[in-house]
Amino acid sequence: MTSNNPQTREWQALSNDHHLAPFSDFKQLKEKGPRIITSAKGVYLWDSEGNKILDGMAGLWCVAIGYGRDELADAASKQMRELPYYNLFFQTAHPPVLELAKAIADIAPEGMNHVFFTGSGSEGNDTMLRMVRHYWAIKGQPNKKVIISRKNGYHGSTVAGASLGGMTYMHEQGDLPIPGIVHIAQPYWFAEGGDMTPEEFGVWAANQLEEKILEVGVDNVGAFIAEPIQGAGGVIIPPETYWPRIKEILAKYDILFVADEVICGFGRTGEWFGSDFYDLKPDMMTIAKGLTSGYIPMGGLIVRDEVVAVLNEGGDFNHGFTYSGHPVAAAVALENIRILRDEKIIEHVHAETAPYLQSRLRELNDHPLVGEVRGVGLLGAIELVQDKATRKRYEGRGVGMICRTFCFDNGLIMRAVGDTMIIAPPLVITKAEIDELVAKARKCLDLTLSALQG
Ligand code: PXG
Repeated sequence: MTSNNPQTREWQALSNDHHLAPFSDFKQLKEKGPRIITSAKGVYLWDSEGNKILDGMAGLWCVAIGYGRDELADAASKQMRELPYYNLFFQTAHPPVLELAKAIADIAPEGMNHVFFTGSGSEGNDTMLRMVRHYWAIKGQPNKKVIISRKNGYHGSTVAGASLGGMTYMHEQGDLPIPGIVHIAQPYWFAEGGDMTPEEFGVWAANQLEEKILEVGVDNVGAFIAEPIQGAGGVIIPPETYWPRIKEILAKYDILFVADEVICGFGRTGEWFGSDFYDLKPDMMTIAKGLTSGYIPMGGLIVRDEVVAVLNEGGDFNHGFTYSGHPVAAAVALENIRILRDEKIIEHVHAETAPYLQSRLRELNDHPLVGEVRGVGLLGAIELVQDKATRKRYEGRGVGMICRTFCFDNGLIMRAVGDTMIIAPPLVITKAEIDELVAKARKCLDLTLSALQG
């Protein structure tokens, strides 16, 4: 991106000279220069060129209550003045973390009343892995170490998080996954369902869990982890038969079930948690992102009472972070949850904006490039294909990236995962803003199709 604005060029030079950006090709970023985002309000971002952009991704799936809420800034400022930091080690605690744990217990599924706080979703999943193994060791079954996860699931970028995740391009760097983590097929009918109906494929994909449990041996399996709806993998909505069959399998074998709620949690599906949406009754839930609407880093692990009862008998859990339950993050999270609750934002998503977004998005099904539109709540995916009937892709053309660039240049952030366009706007998006999002998406699909034909 070459800019005529000297301020933009100055910031881009700082990026080139000093910054290593996450999930980026460092060399390519130097050549192009990053887009500099300078401010935001509601569902809109502004960049250093003065462009106004509709943020169809809520930052990175996190800005639930939208940008620019002074109440969160005020909560942080007040807490920073009163008690900016203290740790939770050595038999100490502070009011914000305790009040937050209670507020989360109040909204979590029944029987999930305890929270271990971390600084991020990845740390939440690292905590999960250690806690699951500790739990089984206390129960006298230390061999139950293996965690079953899914291909193309995303569980973070730490060594354990990336290992739990099923992203092969992450495993390729740094000798992952670590031992004791195995992956099964994902319930991604559009890409992998072949000739099966979605319902048949859902049962087949769920049965992979049982096959893996039997292959590894139930005495060696500690837990199964899954996102209720895979986010970073491409907003993969499992066929209707998937979760019911998984639940049957989980009921049959003595293993823990962990729902990674980092994306689905805090209202994304129109319920507080994806586990509520699918009635999953997990033993643990990883949280982050929407917990603070991304205003400040915080994650955690919500744990079922029966699991806590066992942990209570196990002595020290030798695990924790300097910033576990950070008071400023806790104060911000509390205010964020208060806003979600008092303003009935999730109820509004459920009753109004989710049905509206889902029906408006499906209008794009008539577009020649679109093979499928799917979504739940305020999550949506648009599959880009060469042939609708056979679900055949434009091989090797980078269609998703072409579309993403058109979106950026036309004032819309819509992400590409391969050739799947995905959206997850802030939960406060209005119907008029949804109209704008869908109109811009259609325009960018047209531009992408012309580019492919040109
Ligand atoms: N679990 C899930 C389901 C996530 O989506 C994490 C864990 C890790 O959280 P932290 O806070 O450690 O990043 C995530 C994070 C993408 C993308 O490309 C998604 C995430 C992170 C980075 C990129 O969509 N999700």
